[in-house]
Amino acid sequence: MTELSAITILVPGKLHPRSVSRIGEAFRLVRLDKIDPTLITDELKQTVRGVAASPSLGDNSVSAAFMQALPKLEIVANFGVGYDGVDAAHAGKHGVMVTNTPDVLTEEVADTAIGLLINTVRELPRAEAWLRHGRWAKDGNYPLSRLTLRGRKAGIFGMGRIGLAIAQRLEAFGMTVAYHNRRRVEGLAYEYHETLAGLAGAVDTLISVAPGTASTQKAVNAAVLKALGPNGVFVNIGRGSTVDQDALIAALANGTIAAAGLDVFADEPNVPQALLDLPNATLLPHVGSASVHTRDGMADLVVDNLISWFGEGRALAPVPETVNVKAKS
Ligand code: NAP
Ligand code: 8YV
Repeated sequence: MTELSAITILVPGKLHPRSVSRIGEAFRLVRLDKIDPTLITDELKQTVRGVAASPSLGDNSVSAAFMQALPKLEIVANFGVGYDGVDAAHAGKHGVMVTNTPDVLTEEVADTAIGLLINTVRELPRAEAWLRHGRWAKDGNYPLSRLTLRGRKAGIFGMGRIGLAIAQRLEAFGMTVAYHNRRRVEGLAYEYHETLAGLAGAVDTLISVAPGTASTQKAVNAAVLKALGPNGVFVNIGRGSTVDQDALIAALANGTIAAAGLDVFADEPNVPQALLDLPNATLLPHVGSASVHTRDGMADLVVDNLISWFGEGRALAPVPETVNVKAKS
């Protein structure tokens, strides 16, 4: 097996500094300004065997074209559990391993989801702004929140690792939990719904933590929001692509649902003015996993995947599309 220090790992665009520094210590590190196939030189074509990246969608994705431009590529180590920024189907078909960062962020993201839910229902960011703007002293108490968590029934769209951690927290709050996945989770006692619209109709609090894929694209649409109803609260901690954002803005504006808490958006970091203007929308800049502790854990797992792949011939966290890809001996 080749010494790790002789293996070239390309880091295109920004990546967590801890990943960059550990890759530099273990491998031969090369950097590119951005994830752009036109920037790949002949030297990179001949040498790059691994890519570590924190991609997003469109021009900043690890696309089929980017991977094709690197004929010696064996592995793409993605920073994040969601890997919608990597064309994993293409990778799987062409013998390239893709890894992600599951588990190390599960509890942090579930905590954020609960914080976002409470902020949305009890209007805590608006209450704090009331105090900070001197209105408590000038105008008196902040108005009572229209909504409460008491008596609510939650529906989770995407009952996976993070969905389950959210469900366990909701139970501790005295809330009933139901869910929708494509498949029922074996041995899980929560009420299962075969369709998302069916779930939305059965609950008043819908929490999306589904991945961004072709099958979840705009799944939370006008019909789902209508089914959620006028007392309904929608929280999205998964991916912006799973929601028809225009339909959501309309539903919040015309009272089809009561409120929404969003950590993710259709075209990050751009958030439409119409959403910013809505008093019943609570908005966060994609901070689900954003603590030093958890981002360090993700950064380490990116590098540990590379070390295990090139050192032991196996990835620690292969994504399902590439689970059968074998390391070159
Ligand atoms: P996971 O364990 O793979 O769970 C995903 C769940 O979604 C699975 O239970 C899956 O069940 C379900 N699902 C997938 N496609 C579906 C579809 N078309 N219809 C219905 N259900 C579907 O993943 P995780 O670790 O919990 O992470 C979930 C997602 O959270 C990530 O992919 C990422 O996009 C997002 N995330 C966001 C943040 C943030 O900062 N806001 C942080 C971390 C993760 P079936 O396969 O049975 O359908
Ligand atoms: C990160 C995430 O913010 O893991 C994910 O899927 O959405 C977040 O933890 C993101 O991946 C880093 O850019």
